[in-house]
Amino acid sequence: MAQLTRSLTLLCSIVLTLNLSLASAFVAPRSSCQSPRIRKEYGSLSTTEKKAYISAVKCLQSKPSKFPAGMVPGSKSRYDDFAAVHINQTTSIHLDGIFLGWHREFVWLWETALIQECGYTGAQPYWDWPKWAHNLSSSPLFDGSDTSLGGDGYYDGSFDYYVVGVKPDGSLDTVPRGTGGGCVKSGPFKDVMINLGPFEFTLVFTGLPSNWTAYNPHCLLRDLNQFCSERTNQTYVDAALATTTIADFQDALSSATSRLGVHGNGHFALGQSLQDFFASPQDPAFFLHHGQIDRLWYQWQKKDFQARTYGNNALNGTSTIFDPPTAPEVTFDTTMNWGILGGTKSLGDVMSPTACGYCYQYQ
Ligand SMILES: [Cu+2]
Repeated sequence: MAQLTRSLTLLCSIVLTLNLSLASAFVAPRSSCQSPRIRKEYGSLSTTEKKAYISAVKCLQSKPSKFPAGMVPGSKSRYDDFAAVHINQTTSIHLDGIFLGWHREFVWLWETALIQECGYTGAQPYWDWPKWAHNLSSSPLFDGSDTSLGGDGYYDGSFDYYVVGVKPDGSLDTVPRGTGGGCVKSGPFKDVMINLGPFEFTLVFTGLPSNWTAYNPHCLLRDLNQFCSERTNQTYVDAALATTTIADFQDALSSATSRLGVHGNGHFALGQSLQDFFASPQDPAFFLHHGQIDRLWYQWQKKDFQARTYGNNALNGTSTIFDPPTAPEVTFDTTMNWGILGGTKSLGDVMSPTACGYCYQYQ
């Protein structure tokens, strides 16, 4: 029994402390989720629902930061707090074994802040990329209307392409630029200033500069990019969902060897602010993009739920970017934190949307 109790502790530390009867269950923690938050595709929301989401986001932009005074001078609001935490942990939480779990909790904390701090009564909507992959600017998310998250940026002709990696022959791997490149020119986030960064991707190799917390107000940039958007279409999504190992699923989402993956191409489909590997949560589309990532993870898990959620096909990688061979493999015991946004959780705590304090579903 001691061994059984220990396993359960690893898998769902929070629930175990609340519900000792769990000791009679094994592996999958009992769900106490009765009324899940229903996360919907953004285009399916009514006008009223879209406006409610947008005003809740603006509400977080108007609430003061919770960082102790002087700790992160560039974090002026609760909205900025999410970006600051993400920036600080970027080289632990991407391209590795905690990427999916860390971002699941990150989106949950964001959704919870909208609800608890801004009176939002909906759930976190998601961006279903394939619906508009062939024509991103017609998406209700990015058409620039007053129910969108803002449209394209003003045209900036000072560059031609983005570097996305290095090819095996040593030459730069690039993608073409999009149709904007400047400040968002229409919609509810037209005049929003973002306060942290920008950061070069190469900082993943050298570490953040000590002044990463600096206040540097600049506009939200967009560069709607049809080339990258096409790489998030249904064919790519289906290919990701058809993978049979967690390693291959992770690779289809994000790996450099799959040309950014659907996750990376979603970031590059919107332009510079969402492309910023460190500061991307400053584009409000971030949380809808990662809602979709989380939705796909859950869809993939449900194809073989036990093995892919609590079994031997659930985890792969380390807690360090690029999974260097010297870093230890993650386990359900591996702990993560979200700085001032939340507490500490283990990977076992974040494996299911209906366990260990989570209660949401995707429609
Ligand atoms: Cu991230």
